[in-house]
Amino acid sequence: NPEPIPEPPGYPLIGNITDIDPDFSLKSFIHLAEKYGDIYRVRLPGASLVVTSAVSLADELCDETKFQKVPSNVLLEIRNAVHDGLFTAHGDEPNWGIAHRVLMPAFGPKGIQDMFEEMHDIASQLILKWARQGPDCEIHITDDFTKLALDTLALCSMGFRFNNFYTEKEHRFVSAMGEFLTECGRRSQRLPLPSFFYQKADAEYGANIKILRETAENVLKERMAGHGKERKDLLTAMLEGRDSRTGQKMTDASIIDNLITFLIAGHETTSGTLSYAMHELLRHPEAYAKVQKEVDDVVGQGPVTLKHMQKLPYIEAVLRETLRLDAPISIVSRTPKHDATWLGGKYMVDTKDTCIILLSKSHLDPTVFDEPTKFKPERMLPENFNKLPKSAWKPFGNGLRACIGRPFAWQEAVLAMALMFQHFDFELADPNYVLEHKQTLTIKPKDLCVKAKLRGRLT
Ligand code: MNH
Repeated sequence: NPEPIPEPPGYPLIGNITDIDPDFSLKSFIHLAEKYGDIYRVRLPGASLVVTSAVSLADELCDETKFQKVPSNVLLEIRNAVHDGLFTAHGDEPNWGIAHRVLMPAFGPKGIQDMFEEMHDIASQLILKWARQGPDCEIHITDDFTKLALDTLALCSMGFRFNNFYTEKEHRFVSAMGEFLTECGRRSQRLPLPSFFYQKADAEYGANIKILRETAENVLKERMAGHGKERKDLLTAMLEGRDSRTGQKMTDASIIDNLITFLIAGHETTSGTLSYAMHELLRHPEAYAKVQKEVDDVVGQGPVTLKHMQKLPYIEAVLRETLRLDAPISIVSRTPKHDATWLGGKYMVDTKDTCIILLSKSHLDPTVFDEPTKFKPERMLPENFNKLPKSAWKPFGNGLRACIGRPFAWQEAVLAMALMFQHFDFELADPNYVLEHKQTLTIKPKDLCVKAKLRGRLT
């Protein structure tokens, strides 16, 4: 007989809603884990969440024969704009399979290496901007990393330049996406009032979705008219590729869904990773010095090239350790495929339960990591990283539904780190800064500002 899963006391109808901070639910989940342990249930109107915090439980939820991705609350809202695109598709939607098989080669090593020059183009804009702003300028670093990520994605996926580093006002696509994502967050926590109360918000929401889709559609039409057809980017891959299983091509609607999806899934995550990495290094002078030494030894003063990307293991370890401690997507949800599925040996979950891997906790599992809360990049050097239990480090999700953009993000992040530490000495703008997190679709540091002092000439 199964034992009941521990749960905080709740109220009729609203369940445990008062236990969850609507602006920072992650913190509430962590807090409840500290109180109720490695597995607990919270009930919300229309949902039952089973929250797990141990690597052994993550291991079970990562078994794709038993559990599958079911897009939960915010992802369901994002579906209003991008439907069954890769990020928001249900487990069994055919367009997911077609897009996945068409795009996997484009996200493979060769495809990503071909993007190096364009990634370098955008990263150099960031370096040039900081150099020109001078050593006293307070850089709101997360904003600049978001510009970097958005410009890189748009250029490498579809040959489109937002020019975020050169324009005072964001491109309308960028502001539409920002507003759309914020509203998705709000909608997922809406009280069930008559639609009249949300008329204005809904109208703006619809208008923003229209801007997102029209922009992507125009890019698609241009490409179909032959402009930029020599480009080897993700758009070309989607237009020309055929599904190896069914022989089908992607529909125009599915291409648009996925173009927008790359930008949504890829910008805050990459920006958050770089922001947290910078914060960790500014708090850990020894690790900082090792990063700088690695760049100086491997790259020196000359240009950073594609060949260097394989030769910066310490930087990669810093990024991995950052993603362990501060995963921008810190919750991965799965649902049992069948009712009465055992979990943790003595509990039972069913298809109505959303089972969560709380990475903020499972990444600190003391049975796997010694001194789990300490930032120690050494434990993520290849020889150690490759020995980790298989579900111990999951910042990119799991299995078939893991992040398809991981090699893209990795090359972009390693390149940005190399360029930044080659060119600048960094310090916190406010030495007394205390890390706080801001939660939207992802989590990012709040108001992290640095100063960047040029080390030598600009190369
Ligand atoms: Mn990404 C899925 C994290 C960068 C495109 N991404 C996921 C998931 C995580 C994740 C976690 C799984 C979510 C789930 O199980 O519900 N992603 C990251 C992180 C970074 C990142 C931490 C940067 C660091 N992602 C990117 C980039 C792109 C991208 C860059 C685009 C180029 N991610 C995706 C897509 C999916 C995804 C698309 C959905 C894949 C699928 O389900 O088939």
